[in-house]
Amino acid sequence: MTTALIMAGGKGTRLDLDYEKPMVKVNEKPMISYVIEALMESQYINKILVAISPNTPVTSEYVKKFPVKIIKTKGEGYIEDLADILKNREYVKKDEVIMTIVADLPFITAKQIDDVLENYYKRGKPAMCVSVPEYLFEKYNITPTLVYEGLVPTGVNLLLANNEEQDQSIYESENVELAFNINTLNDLNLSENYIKK
Ligand SMILES: Nc1nc2c(ncn2[C@@H]2O[C@H](COP(=O)(O)OP(=O)(O)OP(=O)(O)O)[C@@H](O)[C@H]2O)c(=O)[nH]1
Ligand SMILES: [Mg+2]
Repeated sequence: MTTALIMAGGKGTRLDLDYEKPMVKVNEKPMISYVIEALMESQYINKILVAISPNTPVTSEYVKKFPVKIIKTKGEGYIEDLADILKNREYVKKDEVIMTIVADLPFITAKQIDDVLENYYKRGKPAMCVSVPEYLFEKYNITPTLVYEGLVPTGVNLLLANNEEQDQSIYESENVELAFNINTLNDLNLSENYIKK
């Protein structure tokens, strides 16, 4: 079984709106609700943690209606806050498998999450980074935020909670939804076009 950890304590600077990024609505629903619902529906996820911070008080209130555990982080950066959580044995056990996921993936589905996890368990390596090939973005006319060697990193990663260097594999998923995250107003507009398609 796998624990999901939604990172939801960022400042949302690039989006430049007056409200918190996880609460930005796509098709009339806050983005984070899509992520939580997909995780709830996944066959392999048995626990959902949401890492909020002083940057995201509204998100913190909103997620209370879901079966999730809220973790308060400092909001000092994704890497720093993730490291603090992984060290804390109140939150995660040393050999717990953690799927970290960002809050701004409004098109993610339970089926895609299950596909990622089936691959992770098949490979048997402690860590796995999920990416999507860039050409899929071109196909759907979406602009990826970051491209590295023809691959777009998704906001989804797997690791053990022991917080040590881990042997990692890279999984190339064919599901562009796993990498279609919303960072800018342009991304938000693109997401509306994507919905229409
Ligand atoms: N708990 C926690 N979550 C974070 C932190 N930084 C980013 N996140 C979350 O990690 C996910 C991916 O981060 P980004 O896409 O960069 O979001 P962001 O940092 O809010 O936005 P920018 O300020 O534009 O970079 C988002 O769901 C953020 O809410 C942090 O310091 N603490
Ligand atoms: Mg950021």
